[in-house]
Amino acid sequence: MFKKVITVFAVIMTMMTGIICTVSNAEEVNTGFTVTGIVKPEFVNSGSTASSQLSGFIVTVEGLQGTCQTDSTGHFELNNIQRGAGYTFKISKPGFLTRTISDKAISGDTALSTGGLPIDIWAGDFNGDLSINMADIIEFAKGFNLISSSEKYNLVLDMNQDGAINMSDIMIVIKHFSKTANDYLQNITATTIVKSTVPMPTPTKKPTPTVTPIPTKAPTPTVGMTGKVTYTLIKASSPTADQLAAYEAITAAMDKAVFYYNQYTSIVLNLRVQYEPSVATADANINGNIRFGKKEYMNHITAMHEIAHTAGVGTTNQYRSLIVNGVFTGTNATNQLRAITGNSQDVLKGDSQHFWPYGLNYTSEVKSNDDLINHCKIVNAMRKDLGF
Ligand SMILES: [Ca+2]
Ligand SMILES: [Ca+2]
Repeated sequence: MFKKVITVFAVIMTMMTGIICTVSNAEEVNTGFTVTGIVKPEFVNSGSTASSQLSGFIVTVEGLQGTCQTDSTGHFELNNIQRGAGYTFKISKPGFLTRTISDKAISGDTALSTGGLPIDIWAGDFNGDLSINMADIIEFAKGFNLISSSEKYNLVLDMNQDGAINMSDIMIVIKHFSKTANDYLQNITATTIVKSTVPMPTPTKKPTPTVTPIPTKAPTPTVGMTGKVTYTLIKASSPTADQLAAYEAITAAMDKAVFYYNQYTSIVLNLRVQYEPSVATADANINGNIRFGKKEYMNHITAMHEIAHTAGVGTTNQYRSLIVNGVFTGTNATNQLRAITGNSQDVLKGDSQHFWPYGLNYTSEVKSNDDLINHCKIVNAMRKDLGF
């Protein structure tokens, strides 16, 4: 029965022309405008792979909760954007150079682009450091000549999504070699959609009550949660070139990892992060310390795995007591997994330190952003099982 409901829901979602995402700031709800756009890398053709190339770009608005993803046509729609100037929109996807569109005034429903003139975004920033350079080519080389049936095949590197990582993909990447995020055309033409020029009522602020107010239920955001994971990277006072490079890679990894945790969990953590070359891979402690050793582990997937350890996964007695015969038996996490897979028999496998699926124990586990989001959902549910 449950599975049937899921299927019907999936069909309805497929019929919709776009993913509708509500972005909200806490005080003013459902009074704002809609901002739409089409994201399309220039190398996307009309073939069968176009839909996976166009979907999955994450659109966020600086200062607002919630994210939106492009659908299979590259279309996104953000709702509940208040009238205002100086909005900054960010568009990102693993393997692409994040594009920032800043200083946009919103005074009505707005199209940031149209199908005729979509927002271009460049491929090739595999390490997410906002530039396309040799470091990315080195990342790319790790997957070169692999095909989709091989275990180490990384979909992010397969730019034309034809199931093989080869010269045709590198040709796409080198097109914008040596570009940084600042090289994008800064002034994008936004169109205020005429049908909505009827002025929306300006929301009035409630007067501050003089007596203690009865707490009202906070609006539930459609997307986004109340996670607040912060971190401090501990740095040497006179860093070497090696340390500087590590700090840069760790910062990119942690920023992205924290972004997912804050969007898709309600976990609050203050972390201390270190570069420690003597650490073979990366490690973490329930006291909030994370250490990165080798460069290849300075990525957001490993960072998310380590954050899970600081949240109690594999680092608490409560966690270990819930592992019974190789299965994590917590009710919340089990139900969350079944909600993801649609299979009411699924269980989370685990040992004293790790769990799977969605434990992000290997970077190769991640085939799409959904795997990162599902990791967050499971860890969030596990925290409830652990009694946090
Ligand atoms: Ca890069
Ligand atoms: Ca390819």
